Amino acid sequence: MLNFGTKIRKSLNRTRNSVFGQITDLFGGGRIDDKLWDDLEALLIQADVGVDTTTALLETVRQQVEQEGMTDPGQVRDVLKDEMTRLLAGYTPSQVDKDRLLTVMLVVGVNGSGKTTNIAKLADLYRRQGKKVVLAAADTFRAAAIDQLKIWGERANCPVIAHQPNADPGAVVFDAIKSAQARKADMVIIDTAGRLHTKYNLMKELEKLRSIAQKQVHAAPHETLLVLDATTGQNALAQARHFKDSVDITGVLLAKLDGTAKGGVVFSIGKELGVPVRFVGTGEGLEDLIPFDAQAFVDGLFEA
Ligand SMILES: Nc1nc2c(ncn2[C@@H]2O[C@H](COP(=O)(O)OP(=O)(O)O)[C@@H](O)[C@H]2O)c(=O)[nH]1
Ligand SMILES: [Mg+2]
Repeated sequence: MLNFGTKIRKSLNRTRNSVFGQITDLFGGGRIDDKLWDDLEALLIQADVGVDTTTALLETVRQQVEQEGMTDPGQVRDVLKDEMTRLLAGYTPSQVDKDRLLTVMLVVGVNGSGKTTNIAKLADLYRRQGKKVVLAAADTFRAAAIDQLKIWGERANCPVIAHQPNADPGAVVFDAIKSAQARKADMVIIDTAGRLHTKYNLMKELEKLRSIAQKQVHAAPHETLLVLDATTGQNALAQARHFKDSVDITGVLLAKLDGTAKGGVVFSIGKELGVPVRFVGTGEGLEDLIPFDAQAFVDGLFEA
């Protein structure tokens, strides 16, 4: 198996080969002048870093470069990399790794973002760490969604607690937690619907699932992961805002990083939502998920 650093680098191929390659070229020689700053700004925005995030980032970098009287563009690259890493690090670590009897993870996001697939990858990841995981098929809105989770549950070797299509998702969550407690499992990961008849319904339902979990397990859900499709770039950010307004998101799982040149969106997620990226999806297979690492991510963007 590839190590995380290699995997994250590989998943950034498209992002690096499109815009970040050009950013690297900017620092190859010449002088630090207005043209360099303008080109850098344009490229970062093109890389889906987002206008606000780019402006803030370059302000900090430029200030430091000028204060220290740097003259070599290579030094700008180093300051930029440090600032980008800082933007992505420094969040409270995930509460999932804390020692407790049962950890509950709620996974939310629009249809097609990659929830079900990445839940299986998470289950596999935790199982390989020696944890016993139970999956809850609380996306009862679409019959196919239940079957899909069952299939992935088999692949990941985890029991899936499911009811009939259109059953009450709250009852599924309740049973899944009960079942996990009976089996002395370490974790329950809950798959949820990406769409109901209205947005209002969906947000109310997610709130209800949270409160059911909370009544059964202290402080649950311990993590509410929002799955975002990286291929949608800045649209992913709009989706994220929409969810964050109504649900208490504690982390982001950025799926399909392998399929996009818009990997720069990671920076706006951190800066504009104040929510850390916890995982990135790097493919369609069970092992294609990596815990997010800011340093490895930024190195992966710039390395030739
Ligand atoms: N390339 C790639 N495809 C992914 C990744 N994660 C999910 N997918 C694909 O995205 C599609 C939608 O995923 P699914 O889990 O059904 O999304 P859901 O509707 O949110 O549950 C599927 O075809 C997945 O194989 C990823 O990290 N990389
Ligand atoms: Mg699904």
